[in-house]
Amino acid sequence: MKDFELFIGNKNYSSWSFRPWIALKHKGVSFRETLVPFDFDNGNPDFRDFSPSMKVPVLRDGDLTVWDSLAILEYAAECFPEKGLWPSDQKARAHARSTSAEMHSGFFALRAACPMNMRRPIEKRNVGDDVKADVVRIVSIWTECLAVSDGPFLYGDFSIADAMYAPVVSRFMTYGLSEDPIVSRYAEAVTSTQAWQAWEADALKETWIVDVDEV
Ligand SMILES: N[C@@H](CCC(=O)N[C@@H](CS)C(=O)NCC(=O)O)C(=O)O
Repeated sequence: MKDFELFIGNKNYSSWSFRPWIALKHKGVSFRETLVPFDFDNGNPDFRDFSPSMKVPVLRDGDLTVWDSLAILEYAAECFPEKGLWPSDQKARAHARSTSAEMHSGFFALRAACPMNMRRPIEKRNVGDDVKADVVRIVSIWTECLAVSDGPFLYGDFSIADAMYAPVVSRFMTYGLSEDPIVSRYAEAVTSTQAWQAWEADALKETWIVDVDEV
């Protein structure tokens, strides 16, 4: 019996919090949610109470603390193998781990220029070549995955890989980064999930403003 408590940041901005949250919700893993906002210039000192890295997300399971989005998702996949958080096929799973890790450790230009901000009115943003290169690479990952799996999600059923790219879907829409029909179809699949809709509804109600993420 698991007793998951997930600490997250502002739903409007916290892209890393969104990743484990949408995966656990979509897969029906029950957890308590504790939102601790970061609306300070230098983070929130209250993070010290639960986060060894002073960042969110953090998962507590009894006396165990797991920090970092991908570590949380890996732990959840181990605790609930029946939920199919990773694809069941070994080769697809290795591929999904590769695409998830590439997201986790990359796309810095996109992340810096286009922070997740669900409340931002949709408006195309002119971006530099470094961001365009990130967009091209992401579209190529999605195109390849969806061609092999036939969708609607990257590996057929929703998996950790979709959770890792969910905030990217938000950025693509908010900043009008791609007109590729494959992107629109994939975005439609991800944003139609009940989990996405629930997170977004909460995000839109928030009133905290993080200046650095308002571009
Ligand atoms: N690599 C970490 C990144 C976590 C991270 O940067 N979280 C941001 C929120 S999205 C944060 O806690 N920012 C507050 C701060 O840096 O003070 C992960 O994957 O969980």
